[in-house]
Amino acid sequence: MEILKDIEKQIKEFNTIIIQRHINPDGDAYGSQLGLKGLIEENFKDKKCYAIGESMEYLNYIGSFDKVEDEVFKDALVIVTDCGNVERIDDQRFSLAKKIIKIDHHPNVTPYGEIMWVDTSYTSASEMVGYMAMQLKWRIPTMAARAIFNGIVTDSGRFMYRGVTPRTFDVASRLLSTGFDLEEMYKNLNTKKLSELTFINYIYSNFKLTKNGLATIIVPISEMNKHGLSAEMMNKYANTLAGFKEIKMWITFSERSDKQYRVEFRSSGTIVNQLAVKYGGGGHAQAAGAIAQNLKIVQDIIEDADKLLGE
Ligand SMILES: [Mn+2]
Repeated sequence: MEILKDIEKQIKEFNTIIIQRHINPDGDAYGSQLGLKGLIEENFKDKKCYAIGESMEYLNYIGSFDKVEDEVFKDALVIVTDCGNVERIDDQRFSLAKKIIKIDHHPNVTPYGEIMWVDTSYTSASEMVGYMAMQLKWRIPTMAARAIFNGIVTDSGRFMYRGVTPRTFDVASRLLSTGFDLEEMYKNLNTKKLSELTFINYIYSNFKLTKNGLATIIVPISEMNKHGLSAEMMNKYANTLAGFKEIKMWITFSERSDKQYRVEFRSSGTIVNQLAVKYGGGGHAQAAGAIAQNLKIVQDIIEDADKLLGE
């Protein structure tokens, strides 16, 4: 693929490469970013490569991030993975860089960067990074493989979503051949804290269901504080109401410290991203997000969603 050669050419041309991704990182953000860093360090040993952004405690088993001074950006190549829009890039200093490359699997709503490799046919940005390594015949270090594999697993719903293709397994197979400990990775991924149990209990006890099959839960900030959670961590719970025959769409509203609500749309078939776009957000067909400014807008969203299911 020509675009992969272009990306490799840029990596060769720069001495400093900074890799970034979206705010409130998830497994795919971690995997695509830290995986790419490991790949560049292994295959281009003369480069200085940094991965920056805030970290999430529950993802620390994947790896950690670097601190970078402002002046490092001016001669650097920045590669942003897994981030559809500019406002959500973690660390807005990306704009100081000499050149920017976007690698992403979300719909290309806000194009940015001199080179864009955007393709929604991949389960994850991690799958893209793994595929790139295979196509360019890069050596794949074990820890990079583990990070990328973890990113594919989390964004594909453990290889369950329709977006999973034979290519996904080709990439996964190549990654696994590096010999990382799959069971150790899954153990880290699946270990929960008891505080999560009490929170899940809260969701099960308090959600509302309409006759059209819309389930909603509005979580006040006081409730999240009680469980040591923040709205930013709620994507982890967005599928708590999945898998019930009577529930066709489920929306989680979680109050943020600025009194706005983070909205997570999920469905078992209904297209939800248009709804998210209507409220200033976006995402995938059956998994999307937005921000609601207040409870009135929360109610508007609930009405719209219920109407959509009734059609
Ligand atoms: Mn992703």
